[in-house]
Amino acid sequence: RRSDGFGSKKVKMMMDADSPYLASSGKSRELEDDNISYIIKKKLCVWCRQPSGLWELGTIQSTSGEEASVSLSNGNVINVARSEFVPANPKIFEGVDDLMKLCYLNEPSVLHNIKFRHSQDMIYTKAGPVLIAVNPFKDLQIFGNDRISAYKQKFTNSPHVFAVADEAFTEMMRDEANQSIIISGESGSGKTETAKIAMQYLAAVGGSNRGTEEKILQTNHVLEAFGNAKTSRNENSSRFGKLIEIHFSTMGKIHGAKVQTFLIEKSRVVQLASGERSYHIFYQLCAGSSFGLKERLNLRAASYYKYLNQSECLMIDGIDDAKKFHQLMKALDIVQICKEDQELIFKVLAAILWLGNISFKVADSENDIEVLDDEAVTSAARLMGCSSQALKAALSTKKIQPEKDTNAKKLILQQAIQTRDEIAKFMYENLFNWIVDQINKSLQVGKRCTGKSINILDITGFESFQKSSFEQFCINYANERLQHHLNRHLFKQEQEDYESDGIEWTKIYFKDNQECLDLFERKPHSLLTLLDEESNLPKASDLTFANKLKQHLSTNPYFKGERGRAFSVRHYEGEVLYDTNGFLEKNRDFMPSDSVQFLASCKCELLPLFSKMFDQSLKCSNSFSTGAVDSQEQSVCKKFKGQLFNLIDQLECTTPHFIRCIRPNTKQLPDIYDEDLVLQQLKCSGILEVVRTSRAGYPTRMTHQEFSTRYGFMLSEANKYQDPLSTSVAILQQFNIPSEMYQFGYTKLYLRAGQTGSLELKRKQVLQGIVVVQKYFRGYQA
Ligand code: AD9
Ligand code: MG
Repeated sequence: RRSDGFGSKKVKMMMDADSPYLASSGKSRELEDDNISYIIKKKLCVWCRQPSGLWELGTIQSTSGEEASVSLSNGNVINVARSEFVPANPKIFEGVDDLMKLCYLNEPSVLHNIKFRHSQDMIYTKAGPVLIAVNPFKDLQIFGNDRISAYKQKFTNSPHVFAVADEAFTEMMRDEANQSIIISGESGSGKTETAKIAMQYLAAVGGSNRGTEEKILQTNHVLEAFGNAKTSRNENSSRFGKLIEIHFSTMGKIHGAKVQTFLIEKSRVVQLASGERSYHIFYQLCAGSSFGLKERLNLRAASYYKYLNQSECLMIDGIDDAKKFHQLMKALDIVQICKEDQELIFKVLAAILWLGNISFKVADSENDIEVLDDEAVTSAARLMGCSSQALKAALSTKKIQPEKDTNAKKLILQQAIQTRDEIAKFMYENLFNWIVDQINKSLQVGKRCTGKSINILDITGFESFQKSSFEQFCINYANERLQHHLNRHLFKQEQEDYESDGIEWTKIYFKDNQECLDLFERKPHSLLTLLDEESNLPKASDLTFANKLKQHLSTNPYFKGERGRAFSVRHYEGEVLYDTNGFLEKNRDFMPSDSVQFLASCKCELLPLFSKMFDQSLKCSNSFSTGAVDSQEQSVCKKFKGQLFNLIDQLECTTPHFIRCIRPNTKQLPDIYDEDLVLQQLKCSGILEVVRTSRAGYPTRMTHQEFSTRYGFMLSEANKYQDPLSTSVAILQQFNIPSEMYQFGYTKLYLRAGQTGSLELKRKQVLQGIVVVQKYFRGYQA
């Protein structure tokens, strides 16, 4: 395609010199064998795989045939098969801050490096383009203002969330392009804390004294109070996903922000697993509200409410809910939710708690129930702004024709309980969304802002319980989608780019999760389509749904039918057993229209607003309903899939920065490092392959035009050319970039890591020189 011959230029890759363990190509295998022979000959240190699967360090004593005798560090001498040991890195590599720097890149060496750093409280390690963050479960003094300024002034670039945030900021300013910081990791690994640390840095760098940055930071308090809860995995688990866009002016000052949230887990409001809690806000309100507020809400202790006491877990060790409530009140003030609105929020919360205490009496026959006329009914009705009579009717009857206020049918006990819980969940979900709307109004990006944004993504992490439910199904599906996005950027796209641009490249194998995603999404028969299909059939049950899955998906290697209503999915993070109990009902997310009408008639201002929000969302959605009276909202999984696709589309338009959080132990305690647990997370996330790809690859790439425009002005007169390609060659030559550090593709120039650093420095110096000269001349003219 090119006449100058550059397109076909073959540059020997550094790969083989760099590490014999890089790629799974035949060439590297030979090198690997060579290297093992070398290691045996020199009697060097090796990692030996133990029968337990763990690795132990030892030194080769002697070899015979396919076996080696290895002296372990504990003094034992064992015989190990050649396939069961790999070379250990020389001591000088102990604790390197980037896995790319390791001499031997193998599983035990990576594990050991991260373990060593963890023991020294160095929780961050680079894995090529990804920052690994190991949750310390203790406060480290590495997040202060002194650290922020060190990164801001580029005195350090040791691995840190600040370094990632700084890189995103710098690239946003340099390339005038939107950026994203994508944080992944399983539940309890530290994503939310990491997101806050990144926000703290951006607030400090882009602060403009207009208070917007403080508002942005305070949104975390509000969102966590209403959207986080104690689970068995994490005492502050986010039960919703969030994307925070921070908008900057062209001068790099924060102009505003926007919060997008995904799928708040509303079942938690009415139902709790043993040892878990509902949303923090309920306990905070009960513990911390003033005497006056308590009186107005007729509020009792948390232990009084069924929605809270059912799991026998009301407190979190070391957490003072009352203190948290006072912090929340301050945060609500800062995000400009006025006192009147705050009072309304608390009213809705108290109403939900009292709703949960409402009970029913079965009269003479099962079909005839009555709502117990007690304090719960009167309190809930008063807080909601309706008569006790109206509330009782809403909970115990169903109108046959809701538009005409006529005949009503009595509900049976189970339906009445369900209606009560549906109303409570509806109120909470809408309250959460309404608060997010208020926050967004207060953080609004000015219309005249023409700058760019940095997006920070923190979704609920992968979860697997003994029997996982619909909530885990959605959460794990979202994590699967996100992992696909990561794979696309870190492997697939990268390798495809090299190939299509004519770059010499040895393909690296990576664990693609496309097939598991297909199991969820691929029509006509996927987990999601079958769930929607079954949710639409009036006679279907969770069992018929499970059977349908088994009927259509049993041949899929990522699916396994289990006994009864259960099935398993092989996720990238591991196999998860799902119990379909409740799937259809949760997916239909049915809110009877007479309940909506009832809330519309209440006097507590937020409730009619919620009904309106609901009606509007109904109008917007492409409902698959038949237009029946109780029109069905778009199913939860369909809506969620739509949100995820939009999210990925939005992320695709940004330059991504990846942080992978690791949970070092399940006890949520400091200084405990469970090797198995860490290894499993490293394997799932494909960290080793990421490092391999990056080490063999060219992370910086620019079109010839971009490269020549950015650096061409620094060329001496004699070296100036008209066409971008020749200009690019001249730049590389003039600034002595070694030829093994780059390759020319058909459209782009590919550079190895760290090569633009020296060019950027030079560019800065030249530009500063130009400014000085201009100032001198301006002074001279004056
Ligand atoms: V979930 O998917 O929302 O259930 P996350 O978000 O991954 O989960 P989170 O950030 O909430 O985990 O971290 C869990 C706990 O680990 C926190 O409550 C802290 O106690 C602890 N943690 C996490 N990161 C840090 C840190 N950088 N420094 C100190 C930390 N403690
Ligand atoms: Mg979280």
